[in-house]
Amino acid sequence: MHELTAALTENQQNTYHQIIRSVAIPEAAFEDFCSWSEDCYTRNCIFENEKFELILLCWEKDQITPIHDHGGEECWVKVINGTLKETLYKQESSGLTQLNANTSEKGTISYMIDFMGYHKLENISGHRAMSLHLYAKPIKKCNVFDDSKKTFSEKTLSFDTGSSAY
Ligand code: CSS
Ligand code: FE2
Repeated sequence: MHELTAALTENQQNTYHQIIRSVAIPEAAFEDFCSWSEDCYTRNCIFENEKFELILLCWEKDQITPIHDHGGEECWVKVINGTLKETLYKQESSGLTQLNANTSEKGTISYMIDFMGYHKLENISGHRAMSLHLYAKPIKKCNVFDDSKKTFSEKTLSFDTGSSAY
């Protein structure tokens, strides 16, 4: 894990995809960072500085995010175990339109940035799942879609475990 955070700290953001793709961290190394909640997937901070944050998301069976953007930042998601479904959306004058959906298995990396639209992620494994999220720069706030009001509202993001290193 230290190698990963050191490589991200020392290198430029345009190399982050390559770094997160090539790093091989045993699943057991993530167990130290896990926490679980029946209410919502948890966000566990592994490392954060002014350039990026590395967060482990722990998903109980069937847990799901709201539809959201990424606060203007870049987002890479690597599945550590389990299967996640990503559904993409775009905003049109008529409202939010669903685009394609992708399924990610262990080792799969997906990428998002606001011009690609919005997405939601869902743990469809049938059991617990873990995913590693790299945000550059750190995302403190994002816009979250309220299904009943059909509008977005700003949400402040927080960690369930781990804390700011700076
Ligand atoms: N952006 C969500 C996870 S999907 S990329 C979050 O950080 O909670
Ligand atoms: Fe996201």
